[in-house]
Amino acid sequence: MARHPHNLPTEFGDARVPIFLVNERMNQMLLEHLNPSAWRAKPPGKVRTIAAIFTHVHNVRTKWIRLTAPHLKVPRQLNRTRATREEVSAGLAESAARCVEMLAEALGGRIEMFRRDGWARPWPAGIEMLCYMLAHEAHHRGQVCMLAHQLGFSLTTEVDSGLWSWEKLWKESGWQDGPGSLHKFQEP
Ligand code: NI
Repeated sequence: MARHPHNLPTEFGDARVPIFLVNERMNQMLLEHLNPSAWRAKPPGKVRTIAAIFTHVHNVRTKWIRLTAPHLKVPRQLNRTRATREEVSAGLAESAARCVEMLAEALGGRIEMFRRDGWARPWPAGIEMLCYMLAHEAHHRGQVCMLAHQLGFSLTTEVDSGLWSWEKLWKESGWQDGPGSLHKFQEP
């Protein structure tokens, strides 16, 4: 039986929200370590460039916010063929902060429904919303890693292992004690 977030203790509901910041730290780490030549390199076949994939991740966030939390300031969309890596990095940082605000309202019971797309059936806002958002971004990080490799710009093992160094990622995102310490979150 589904439990509505209204039934969860408030402090627990809110503590899950900053997990999205760990996810964002992974995006930024990938961006930082990507070979600059890989940004616009044309992959074989009808495949999006790495620039287009990262731009898409940002633009999809702006859609979630526009449809689910229109009262928040919706970040502006970025152009997939023109945006620089620096612009996308800044855009992602802004849209991540806004997603965290949206998630705080959704998991705190102040937003009723998650509208992920204009055509999609809305869901009651709950933990599924956070999982959906994380799954979307992890999927595209996987694409970026594979594309970089195929284009001859393989990421270093530092990044490969960095994406799985959860203790470090969590510390960089505001938790002194790493995973398992959600209740001790502090603003980084
Ligand atoms: Ni996508």
